[in-house]
Amino acid sequence: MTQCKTSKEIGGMGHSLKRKEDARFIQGKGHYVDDIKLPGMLYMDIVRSPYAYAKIKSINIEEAMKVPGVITVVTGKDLEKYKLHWMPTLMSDTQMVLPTDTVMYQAQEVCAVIATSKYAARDGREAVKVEYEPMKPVMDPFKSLDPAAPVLRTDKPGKKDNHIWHWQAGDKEKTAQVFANADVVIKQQMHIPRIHVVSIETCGCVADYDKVNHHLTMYMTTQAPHAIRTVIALVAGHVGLSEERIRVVSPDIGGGFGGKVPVYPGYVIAIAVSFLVGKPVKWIEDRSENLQADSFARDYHITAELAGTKEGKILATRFKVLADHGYTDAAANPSKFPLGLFSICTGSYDYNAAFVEADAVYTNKPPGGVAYRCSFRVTEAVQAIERLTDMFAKKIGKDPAELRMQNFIKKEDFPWHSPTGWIYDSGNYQAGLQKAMDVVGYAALRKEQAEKQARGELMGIGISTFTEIVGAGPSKDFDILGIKMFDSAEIRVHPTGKAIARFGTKSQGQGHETTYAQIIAEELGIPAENIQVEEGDTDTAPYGLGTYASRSTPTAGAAAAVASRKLRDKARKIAAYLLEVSENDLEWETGKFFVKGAPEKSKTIQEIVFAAYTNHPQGMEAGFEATHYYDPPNLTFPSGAYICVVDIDKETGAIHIRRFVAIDDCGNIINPMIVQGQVHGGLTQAVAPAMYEELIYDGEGNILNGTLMDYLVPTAVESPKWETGHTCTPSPHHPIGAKGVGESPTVGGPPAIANAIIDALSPFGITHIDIPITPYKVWKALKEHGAYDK
Ligand code: MCN
Ligand code: CUN
Repeated sequence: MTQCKTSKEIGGMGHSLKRKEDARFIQGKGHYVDDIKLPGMLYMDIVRSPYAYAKIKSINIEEAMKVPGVITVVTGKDLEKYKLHWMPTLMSDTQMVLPTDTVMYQAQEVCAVIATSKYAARDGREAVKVEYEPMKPVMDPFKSLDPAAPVLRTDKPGKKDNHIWHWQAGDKEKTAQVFANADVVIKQQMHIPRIHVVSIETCGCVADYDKVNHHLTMYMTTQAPHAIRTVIALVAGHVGLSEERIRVVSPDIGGGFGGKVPVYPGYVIAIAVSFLVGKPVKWIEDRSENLQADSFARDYHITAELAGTKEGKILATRFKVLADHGYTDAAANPSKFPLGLFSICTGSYDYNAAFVEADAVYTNKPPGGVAYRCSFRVTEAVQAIERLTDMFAKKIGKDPAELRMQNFIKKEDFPWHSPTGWIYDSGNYQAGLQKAMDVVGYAALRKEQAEKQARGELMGIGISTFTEIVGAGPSKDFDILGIKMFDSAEIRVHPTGKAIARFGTKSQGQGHETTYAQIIAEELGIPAENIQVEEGDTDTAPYGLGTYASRSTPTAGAAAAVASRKLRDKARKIAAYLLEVSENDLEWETGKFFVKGAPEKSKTIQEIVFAAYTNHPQGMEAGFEATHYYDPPNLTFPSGAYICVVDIDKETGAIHIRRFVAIDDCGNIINPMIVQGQVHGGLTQAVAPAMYEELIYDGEGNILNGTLMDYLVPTAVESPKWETGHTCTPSPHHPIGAKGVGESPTVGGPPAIANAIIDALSPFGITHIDIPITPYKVWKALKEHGAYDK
């Protein structure tokens, strides 16, 4: 009998297989959109508005056309002739591709210069003269709703204000009653500022329209190739480019983080130009354009309230949100909930009264609402509930860990119905927090803190015990422009037992080439190294909704498992035929079927697959391939317990993160090393909004920190040594018991840091500082609270 290989030997689930894709990345062989060079390719550069709100009086292209190499300049009026000057956003809002008369935000695309080289295009851009008539922009979302404020979206017939949508969840009356009768009420106004994804690779594309075949190939940095193809078809349908004539190819991506979900005007302009001039057109944003014009997230103003007992029991929460979406709701937020999944804001705690209410408004900021490593607004929700929880503990003088332990939903209470309507699939919050406390040495740290405080030193310990919500669908609740959210896997096994698997998702660095192969390896017994994983080409991959909201594992990962199981069912039939036994007499063991009680009689998956092409049972279809479109029955609810320890220099307000322990629970893990990598990267991105990043606009709509000189991005230097670990509570409804993890660290990280900082400052009576908590804000708060008084 041939010894079967173990799951580890074939690179199955649960093993830290080295990432297959890294061989090319670390050797400089990655293939990014800017690496694409097509014969006759032209380059596009974009003239952008210096004003946040202005009428365009004239666009003079005369000098630009004289620049050697400049072919043409395309304006909104040119696009209007083809009805290509407007496009839908993924939130079913609309957005100008190029303006015909008014610019609505600073850095908005005004016109595009096309040239034979990118340098000529840039020179041409500088030579275009645009005359504007500036108007007073609306920059404050609260004033945007003022009846005196100008109506910004005059393109919308009948629109009389700047309100985009209202949304609410939970029981308003019941919650109000609980609040009215509660011993303790905490109320805090919070702002989660506008930030930027700052992926290493900016956005860009090569639009290649082939006139002869009336066909468009769009190479672009997108996290959702199929969904984007559908959107392009909606726009380019005006020039007869229907979906079968459009191929979207997303090559390697240098970070997406949500910023590469939406369709940006630059893409559509490139398509339009390629269509008009009949040549491929490349557009690659430079760093400043990227930072100033697109990929903006957050900007939530939250009034957060918590009601509880003197003993520390949380009874109810209430959240009122004002979301500043800028010029348009670009909110890559494919769900029927305009507020995304913010209503997970009741957190990990057991109480049954909550009410969430939100309004979104237009302002003259660039399009907002992009989902930045957030699971559609979960970062905002978790910041609110975890800050509130800490404030509550402080108010009643209880240790925040103890208070959390007291309020956690118990592991036996899952599936748990949240007061805002979610059904949490599974969790064990006590175990996670206990583990984090053990690893960090919680009791000893509190002792040290007390000693330090007695000496006037500032040390803080912050906890965040968050519940994430990832894996959109189910299709009944989630869609993009009506397209239901499932995800797909197609597995094709070649006669020699090697496979190619294609997915509707698209990795931007998450390691899908490795982890999907591991799932299939585990389920089918084909070594992961023999499974080629492909994503990102709409001509070959099955339709899928893409990678964001940590949905790839919950949806496409599940599809991979189910498709593998379909193949295993076929394999069983073939094995029974080959071994001349009944299917019921066969047993599966990694990579082979054997006869029960006679293990020497077996057929390996490779032998079975070969037979599928050469010697299969009569009446059975030849070949060995399966496709599955997986529509999840529910979302998955990963969780985590994070503890952060900070030391603060009282004189300067400088914050030093001394320790950070992150215990994540994403159910069964496919690749522990990749999960750890996700958490490391995500935690560094959690330091960013907690302590550094915030895009600031002045009253005229000018961005004040629109370059990386001013917009601070944390690097390895600012990152502590991350101490990671996990607990495992499998998802009961997911085929392999996995939950997503990609966004957990950015969701759970910021409040742990904020809570640690506030904890350090609490001896002075400081109860809250909005993120990013900078040394200046710390110093100012200390000063205001008399810390420097003699
Ligand atoms: N994984 C695992 N076991 C689990 C869960 C996940 O081994 N139980 C692995 C997965 O197989 C996958 C990775 O961890 O290789 C992330 O999986 P998942 O949580 O399903 O998230 P997605 O693949 O859908 O990735 C999306 C998520 C999001 S929404 C953002 S934003 C983000 C992130 O991932 N952007 C990233 N991580 C990123 N990492 C990199 N390098 N670059 C980005 O742009
Ligand atoms: Cu919330 S950002 Mo990710 O969903 O691409």
